[in-house]
Amino acid sequence: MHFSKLKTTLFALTKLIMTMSFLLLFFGCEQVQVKESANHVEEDSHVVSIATPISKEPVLGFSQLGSESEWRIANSSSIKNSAIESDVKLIFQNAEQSQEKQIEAIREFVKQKVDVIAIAPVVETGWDYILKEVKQAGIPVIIIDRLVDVTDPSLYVTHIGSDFYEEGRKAGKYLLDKLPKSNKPIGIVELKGTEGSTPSIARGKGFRDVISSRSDLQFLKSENADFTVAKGKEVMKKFLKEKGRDIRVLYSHNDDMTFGALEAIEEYGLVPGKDIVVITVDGTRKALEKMNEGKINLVVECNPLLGPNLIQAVKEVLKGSTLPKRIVTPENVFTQVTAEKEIASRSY
Ligand code: GZL
Repeated sequence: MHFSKLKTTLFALTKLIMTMSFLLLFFGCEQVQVKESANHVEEDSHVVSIATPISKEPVLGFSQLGSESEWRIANSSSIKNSAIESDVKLIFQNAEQSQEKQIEAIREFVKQKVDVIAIAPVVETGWDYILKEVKQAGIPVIIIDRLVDVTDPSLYVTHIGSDFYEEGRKAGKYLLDKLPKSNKPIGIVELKGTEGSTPSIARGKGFRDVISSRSDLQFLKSENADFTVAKGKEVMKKFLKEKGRDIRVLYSHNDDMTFGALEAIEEYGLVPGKDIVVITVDGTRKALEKMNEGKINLVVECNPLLGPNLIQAVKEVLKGSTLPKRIVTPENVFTQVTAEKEIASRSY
């Protein structure tokens, strides 16, 4: 009897040990599987801890208005390079100067749940609705370069860009100094930027507010030429056809329109910088080179290198810092005296 009881007990014990070792083996193996499948691990013999997933880099959705000018190309490069140099992932959308495409791009950013949205708005109006959608999605918005005209300023965190009104005032002050008061009218023609854009509106107003004190300074023609070389040439040709030698001053809202206008003036048989005083805004290297050739009299700088400020603002916003509503970029003016030494240092 004893022996058979012993045998039964031994058998049960063996079964128990086998079950235990199977269980031990199974769970031990699982841990090994967990080890292998883990993203990353710090392990010791008793415990396997899986490292936290790689921290997600912030994603910035940027709606760029276009690639219409040298200034815009430099602006886009500055923003792309600053994103590359930081840990911000940039989704860049070029709207080719279409507000509709900008709105589509912004809607797409919301779907992609980006962390921050930046917009260089082609014109000032028409943004309330889409910015309310973005606000409802809880995504902060930074306005860069031009401004939006919205009923609720809380729809964006901050505006980083130039003081376009001051740029216009600088152009006007130069003209007051350059041309002494005359008892005959001094005819001015103006090539304006994209209709309804902040630089076009503000550069026009700043210039007019300064020269309004001189009754001899009179606008002969003023027309939008969309910040492009081709349109600038086309409109200047039309001005020359209609007003010819009555034109004594060209005030152009950007360098690209000026380059087109210079061609039109020379083809007409006049000497830009002498027969016609030429004032331009932006400050590209090419404009300084033309000024050095005597074809442009004043270049008002508009700084396109907004990338570092934008990326810094993105980081501050994500840290929960409070940003000023307005961040203005520093700018100069260049005359024929200063042009040559400036050319070498121009990065665009
Ligand atoms: C100004 C910018 C303007 C430039 C043009 O900040 O929006 O648009 O003056 C550019 O060259 O096309």
